[in-house]
Amino acid sequence: MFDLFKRDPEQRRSWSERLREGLSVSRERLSRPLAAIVGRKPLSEATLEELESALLTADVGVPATERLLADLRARWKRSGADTDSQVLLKASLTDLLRTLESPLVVGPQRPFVIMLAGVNGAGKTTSIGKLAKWLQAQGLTVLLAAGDTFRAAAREQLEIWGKRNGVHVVAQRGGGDPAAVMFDAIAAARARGVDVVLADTAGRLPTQAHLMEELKKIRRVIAKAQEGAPHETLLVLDANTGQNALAQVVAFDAALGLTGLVLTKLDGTAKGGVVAAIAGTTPVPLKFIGVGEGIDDLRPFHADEFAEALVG
Ligand SMILES: Nc1nc2c(ncn2[C@@H]2O[C@H](COP(=O)(O)OP(=O)(O)O)[C@@H](O)[C@H]2O)c(=O)[nH]1
Ligand SMILES: [Mg+2]
Repeated sequence: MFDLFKRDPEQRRSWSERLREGLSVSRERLSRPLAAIVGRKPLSEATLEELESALLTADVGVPATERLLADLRARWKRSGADTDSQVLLKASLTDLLRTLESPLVVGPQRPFVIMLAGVNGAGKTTSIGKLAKWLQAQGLTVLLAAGDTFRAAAREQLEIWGKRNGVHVVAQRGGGDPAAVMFDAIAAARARGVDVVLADTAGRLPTQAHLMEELKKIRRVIAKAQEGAPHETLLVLDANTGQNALAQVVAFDAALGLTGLVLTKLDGTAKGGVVAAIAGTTPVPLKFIGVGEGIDDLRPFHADEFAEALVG
C-alpha cells in the first residue's frame, strides 16, 4: 500500500480534488458566463436569463434547466434577495441530482451478478477493471465474464484488467457465444465461491435491433443460470455523448430494464451538465462516475460532491 503511494502521486490526491479537476471543463463552461454577470452577487431576473443559457450550453437540457430555474426562483424568494447566488444554485442542483443518488450495494445473493452494456467505446471494459478493484477493496471476491466475443482484442483487454486485479476471467477461446460465456462464468463463480461476477458485453447501438435482441438473450441466460440475476444491469455512458445519452438510456432501459448508469469520461468534456439532464428527464440511478483512465478514477456518485465540483 505504501509502495503504491510512493510510486503513484495520483494516489495522494483525494477523490474530491480529482473530481473537481475532472469536471473543470464543464465547470468553466457553466461558471465563466456566470462569473461575468453574477460573481457572488445576488440573483436578479437578468441573471436568471443568463444562467438559463449557460445551463443549456452545458448540456443540462430544457426540462432540467426549467426545473432548476423554477427551484432557484423559489429559493431566491424564500431566502431574501441578497443571498449568494452561487449558494442557491448549488442547493438547487444538489436537490435535482439527488434523484439519481443510489449507491450500488452488493446484496446477499451469491454470486451477485452485475451486467454492463452500452455503445462501443463508452468505457464498459475499463469500468469493469476499475470496479473490480473497488469491489475488492470492500473485501469482496470478483470474477470477470468476457462477454464481448466479437473481437479477440476485447477479451485480451479484459484479461489485462483481470491480471492487474488478480482476478479470474472466464472467456471462450476463438470467439463464441456471449450467452454461453455468462453461463460458464456464473457456474465458475459458484464453484469457486466468488462473491461478484462482472459481466462485460460487446458495444452496440440502440438502433441495431438484432444486437439489442442478442443483449436480451444474454440477460435471459444470466437469469437462467441464476435466479434473480443479473442483480444490477448498468448502462455505461460516455459523458461526451451529451444529450444523446438520454436516448441511449431510454432504449437500453426498454431492452434490459436498467437498474443504474455509469457515466464515464467526465474529465475533459464540457458536457458534465448531462447529469442534470438525466435527472430531469430519465432518472435512472447514477451508480458510478468516471473522471479519468486511472484505476481509481471511477467512484460512486454523490449529488452534493458533484454539485460542489460543478458549481461550488
Ligand atoms: N479520460 C477518460 N477515459 C476513459 C474513461 N473511461 C474509459 N476511458 C477510455 O475510453 C476508451 C474506451 O474504453 P473501453 O472500456 O474499451 O470501452 P468499451 O468499448 O465500452 O468497453 C479507453 O481508451 C479508456 O481508457 C474516463 O472516465 N476518462
Ligand atoms: Mg469493451
